[in-house]
Amino acid sequence: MQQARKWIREATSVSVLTGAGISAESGIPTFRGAAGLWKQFRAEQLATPEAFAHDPRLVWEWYDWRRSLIAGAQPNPGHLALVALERAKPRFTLATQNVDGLHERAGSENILKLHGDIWTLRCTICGLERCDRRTPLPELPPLCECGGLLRPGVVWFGESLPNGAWERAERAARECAVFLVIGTSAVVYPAASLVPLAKTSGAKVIECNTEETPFSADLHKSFREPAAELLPQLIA
Ligand code: BJW
Ligand code: ZN
Repeated sequence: MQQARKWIREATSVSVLTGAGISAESGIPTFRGAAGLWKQFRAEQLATPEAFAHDPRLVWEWYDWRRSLIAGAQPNPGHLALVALERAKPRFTLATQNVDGLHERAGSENILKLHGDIWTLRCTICGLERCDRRTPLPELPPLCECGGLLRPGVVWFGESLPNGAWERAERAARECAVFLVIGTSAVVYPAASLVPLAKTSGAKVIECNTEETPFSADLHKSFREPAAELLPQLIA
């Protein structure tokens, strides 16, 4: 812990990758693991463009339910520790796979949303995007003014990540002195590839996860603790 704190304290450039685990203690379910969403629901029936084309209402019911859970949740000390870290560092980038918006609500500013945002709705016909925080939504599936079907503004399996955000995340992983990997199973690509990229580019890579991940053994430090408990200590 002392060594990891020193690396963080001395770094002028820090990049972070977060996943569902950082929001677990805010009461938002993760995807994988014993209590994960994919134990209860099938990813291919809900988080693919094919699933949406087949049954948009079913997919929307699932997103509408998740939006209601997220609306009732609050950022936790893990999110807040990253806000403090951003304020303390001249160069700081936070890439998140989360669509819940809790980093923003905590006060983080420089956020790269690799998998989109659950509060954004995007028209499948005219491409118009808008933020809609109503929960529940008044009609499912929601429709655009042009008559087109609106979809959640998130990245499903088989879809590309938002171009600008992905390029900036890669650059941040390549150029940082310390890379923090927090609450992600690190099995979904290309986001997971940021971890070895940061390491081979020379960063000290520090992981915070309640379970081991495919990268844990290769990192400079891997902590088995909940993010909301570890991050405030690590970053204090
Ligand atoms: C705690 C904790 C606490 C718990 N404190 N820790 C074969 C090989 C390589 C790649 C592929 C492949 N076959 C297909 C692919 C590509 C595919 C992919 O990676 N699949 C793998 C699963 C095999 N990737 C894609 O399709 C991506 N696009 C792409 O590659 O484009 C190029 C392309 C185009 C065309 C064809 C092919 C390729 C897009 C991926 C999009 C992922 N989308 C989702 C849904 C987003 C919207 C939504 O939220 O509904 O993103 S899936 C889901 O997984 C979500 C998450 O962001 C993502 C990652 O999950 P995350 O965040 O890591 O959560 P968990 O639950 O997995 O882990 C939580 C962790 O926290 C655990 O480790 C716990 O231990 C820990 N934890 N409590 C700290 N308190
Ligand atoms: Zn439209």
